[in-house]
Amino acid sequence: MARMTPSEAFVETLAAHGVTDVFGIVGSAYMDALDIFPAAGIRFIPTVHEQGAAHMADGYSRVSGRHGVCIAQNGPGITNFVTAIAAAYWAHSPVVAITPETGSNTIGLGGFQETDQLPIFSKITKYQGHVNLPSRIAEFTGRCFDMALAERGPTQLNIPRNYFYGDIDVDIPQPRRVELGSGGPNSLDDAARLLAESEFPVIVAGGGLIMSGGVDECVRLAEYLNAPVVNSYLHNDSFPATHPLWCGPLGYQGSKAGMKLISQADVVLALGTRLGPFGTLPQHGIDYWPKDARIIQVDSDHKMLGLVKQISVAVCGDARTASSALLERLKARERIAALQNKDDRLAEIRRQKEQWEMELGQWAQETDAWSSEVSADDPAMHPRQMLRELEKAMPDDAMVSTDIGNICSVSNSYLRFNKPNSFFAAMSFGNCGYAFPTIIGAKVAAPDRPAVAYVGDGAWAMSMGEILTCVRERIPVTAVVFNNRQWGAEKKNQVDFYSRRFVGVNLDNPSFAEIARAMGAEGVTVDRLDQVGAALEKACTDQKEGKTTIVEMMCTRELGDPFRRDALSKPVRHLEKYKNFV
Ligand SMILES: Cc1ncc(C[n+]2csc(CCOP(=O)(O)OP(=O)(O)O)c2C)c(N)n1
Ligand SMILES: [Mg+2]
Repeated sequence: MARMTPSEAFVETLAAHGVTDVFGIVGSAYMDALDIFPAAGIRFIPTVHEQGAAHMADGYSRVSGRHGVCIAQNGPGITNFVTAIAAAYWAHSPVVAITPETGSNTIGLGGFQETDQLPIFSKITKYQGHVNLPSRIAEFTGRCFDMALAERGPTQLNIPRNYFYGDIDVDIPQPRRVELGSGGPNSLDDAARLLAESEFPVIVAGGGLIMSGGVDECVRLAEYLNAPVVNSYLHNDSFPATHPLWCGPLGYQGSKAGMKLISQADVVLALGTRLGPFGTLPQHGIDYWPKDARIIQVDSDHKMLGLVKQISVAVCGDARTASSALLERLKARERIAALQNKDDRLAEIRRQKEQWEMELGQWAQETDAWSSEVSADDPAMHPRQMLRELEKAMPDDAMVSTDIGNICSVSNSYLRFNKPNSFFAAMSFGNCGYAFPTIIGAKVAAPDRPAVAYVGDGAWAMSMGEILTCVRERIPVTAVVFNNRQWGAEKKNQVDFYSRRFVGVNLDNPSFAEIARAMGAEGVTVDRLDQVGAALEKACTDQKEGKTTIVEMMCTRELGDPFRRDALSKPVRHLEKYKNFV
């Protein structure tokens, strides 16, 4: 044991766990520890808003597989974390939120910047470590790091601010890494038997597959079975898009090819996905989920097994090693039914993919009545055409984050990746304002990769303050802002369900390119399709020179399919004064 202060023990534990970057806003609560960050080799990245800091920690962890770390002032600094930690929870990101709190010497007296910080995060963290004694600060710090990785989600390290001071005797804990197995041998046998007997197996590649580092193993398994592979919703980077067996993402604005193929499955192998309810809803008018198929679900978290869909076989294991274990078992079998009819199935895969590509290529604009009306005399770009141009110009190796909104959702069909850890959508928490700070964090972790955020104009105004972080800290990224002068995704509901009675959905924007320039970044306005690709390419190239660019895309007000057709219904009014509001 060595004698040190709790601040030193805390910082030494961060360093022992490989922390090199921490996002946050400075505060007196932890200044004694912050003071020695540089000496411990830790870069503190000051942000504009604590929500931005926590999203950055999320993006950092999503691209690197390492912890993302954020810290802030007790009270308001910490409550500013909440939305971003909830987002990280649903993205399964190992973020450690360090939350200094009111000193134990005055807690409960209603002092300055006091709020009960543990209940607030209790439902959006996998573990909460509360330092109840200064001498235990290193122990709790280490445990928060271990738990975040093992449980795949944010943890909270709550430290009464007076506990950074004093003298303690302490051992610095080393990281504990837990190796996951492939699952129980009986369940793997059952799964292999089902797969061997299947005439039309389809694999759903989920986020857990990416996190396990198992995309290559999944490719080998799919190739052995000649099985089509679909990405689970918003995990378009879970299988290489150039592979002949890749059939695109399920879910909102996903791939019709993938949907039509999975609808024919007799066995579905779900690798690292809980098959979330939103990600398997009918789309494009296709109710594609194969209700009679037998489902094998592989997940390292037993609580996800059979949670959403009824399953036939539950494998509690790591998606990577389970894929290998299944392949071994299949190779040992005499007969694989899917090998008998593989030529027919491969032809069907090609046919469905060609059809969908052709449809996408010709899908120039939305054709519903509202979209046709508003785009008729508008010289601005049709979103789909613009997204296609962006797709063509997207550099290899790019990291892309997407926000929540109509155009961002439509982009799902136009985002293809050949490498895992490339796509960072706002996941199930679905908060506007996610994409921009998240890509900033990703860029810190992977400075050599082009970093691109797709953001609607409404969500942009929420998050654009972080341009200052990019400029000040020289973290060069590209934000592509879809300026359609509206909160489009919500407006779509008022078009479809509320007879175009628009409340709170129209935006009157200043020039976002000009704002960007005033903030010290580059700003470009694009209103012609033939400028889209070049603008993206230049912005990405300029990242090498340290430049952040905001590319403002002027889009028509047309709107793609609504987000939650399942969740809305035509209004019913009983009171006389509201009788016209139907
Ligand atoms: C923090 C937050 N507030 C509100 C919403 C509800 N919401 C979902 S989509 C959306 C509209 C997004 O508009 P914009 O960013 O302009 O993109 P567009 O839909 O126009 O493409 C809103 C307000 C949300 N998801 N998150
Ligand atoms: Mg908009």
